[in-house]
Amino acid sequence: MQSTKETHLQKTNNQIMEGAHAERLNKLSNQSPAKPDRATGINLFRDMTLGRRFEDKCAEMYYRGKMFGFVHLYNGQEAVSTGVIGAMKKKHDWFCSTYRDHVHALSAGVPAKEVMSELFGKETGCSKGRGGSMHLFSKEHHLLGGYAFIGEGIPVALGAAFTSRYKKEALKEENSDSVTAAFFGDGTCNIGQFYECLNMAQLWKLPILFVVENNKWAIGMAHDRATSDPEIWRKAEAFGMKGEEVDGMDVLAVRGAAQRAIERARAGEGPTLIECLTYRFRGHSLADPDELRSAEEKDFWSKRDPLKLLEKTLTEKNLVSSQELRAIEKEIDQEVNDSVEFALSADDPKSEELTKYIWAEEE
Ligand SMILES: Cc1ncc(C[n+]2csc(CCOP(=O)(O)OP(=O)(O)O)c2C)c(N)n1
Ligand SMILES: [Mg+2]
Repeated sequence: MQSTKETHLQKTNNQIMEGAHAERLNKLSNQSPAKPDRATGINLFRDMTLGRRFEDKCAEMYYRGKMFGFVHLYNGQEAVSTGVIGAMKKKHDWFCSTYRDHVHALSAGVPAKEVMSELFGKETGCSKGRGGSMHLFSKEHHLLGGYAFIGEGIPVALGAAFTSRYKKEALKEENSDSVTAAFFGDGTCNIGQFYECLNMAQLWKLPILFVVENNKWAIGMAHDRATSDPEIWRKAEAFGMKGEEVDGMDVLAVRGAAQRAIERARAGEGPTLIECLTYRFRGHSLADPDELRSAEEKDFWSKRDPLKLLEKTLTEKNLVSSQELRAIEKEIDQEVNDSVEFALSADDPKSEELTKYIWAEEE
């Protein structure tokens, strides 16, 4: 006899996704968002706008044949990068990304022209043109890398967090209070490295933020179809760790959660797992025709565009006018256009130097 109860296996992606993520977002409570002053509000808007406009330009360059390989854009998820990295200390705290890494690099302060050059494979790129889109790196800006394999950055971030605690407690370097943020996706929470690192981080009370960018999809696999408990932040509990879920389209909510986690980490109280509910506005990569996700779903999320939400908050509070924000957008467009000019006219790496920079002493 056939059971009337549908199993996960029988459901299609769209059946499972109808509503689930949206319902969670509507039920979020106790968010305690950050309260922006004018300067902070403008900085947050500027950073998110840079992320958005930079990525739009990447799409244009890719389709014009200037950029090669896989390119994964971040449109829609800007509030996560800006909310977390903007709450951290630049060139002091540490960051680990994924293949969706351009905007994390920009938020960490890597100049747009260095990121764009890297995407063009030029010598002036932040990884000297040897890395490309998925392997951005900057020693100066404490970006420990983008990684093409999912979950690969999490143990690297754990190592950085261990280093700061070791320097402080074993080597007695009192000023060693840096915090590390590891960014990764919902799909990545189903692999082993995630759990191993949560365990070690909590065991050793490491100063680390595990930032899950739950954008509902792992390429074409719907999140709720692939994981035992779709509420990722709850997985922290199994390790005795603090977990928080947050509206990942609201930069002030993300910033509030990040500030709380950073404070705990710097005080030696250990790690936090922050699950940001968010959405990517484009396909998985620029090679993805994005035909799997329903129009209704895309429409629901585009109405929650993090840039529009922040603009509404800032203007309603009379912290900044719409004209001022339009002027910021113009400046950013100029910066992005300049980055393209810079990248286009930069030199390619010399073929005889293909293996240069493999070893640290060649930096
Ligand atoms: C170890 C490993 N297995 C499989 C892949 C293939 N892969 C590339 S992206 C991806 C989905 C990851 O989804 P998620 O973690 O949600 O990140 P998102 O792309 O949504 O940002 C997979 C499985 C990979 N890159 N690395
Ligand atoms: Mg995902």
